[in-house]
Amino acid sequence: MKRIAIRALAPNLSGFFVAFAFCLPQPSPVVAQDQQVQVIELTAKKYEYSLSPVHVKAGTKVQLKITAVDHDHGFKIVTVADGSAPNSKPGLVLSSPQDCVRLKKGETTTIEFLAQTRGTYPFRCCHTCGLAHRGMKSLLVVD
Ligand SMILES: [Cu+2]
Repeated sequence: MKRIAIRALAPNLSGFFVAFAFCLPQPSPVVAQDQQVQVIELTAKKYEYSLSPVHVKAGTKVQLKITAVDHDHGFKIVTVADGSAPNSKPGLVLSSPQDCVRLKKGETTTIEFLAQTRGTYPFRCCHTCGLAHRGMKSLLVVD
């Protein structure tokens, strides 16, 4: 008789603990850490990025590993999707936000962000690298 009583109680108890865990305050970055990380490797050289566009999945954390092969370059991305309403929230959340990420020649630089909102995000070189520097652009598409 006793065993049956315990068995009947066990599911209720686990339900209680699950409910309790959901009630605990969760700092928002934890959500991102639990998600899968998409690693994408590309190169930067005069005057192009090797991928154009770069496709990533919405809701994932992304690591862009960019190797500058021939010269110092830069990486600057628009964090609000193309065509968004004015004052829209950024659809890309960079782990360490900075205006222009320097890509040093011969080195691989990792840029990490959360791809929150579907859309197209232009990025470009932000370190003067030569005559056609201004045309060194690509797109990130969050599908
Ligand atoms: Cu450049």
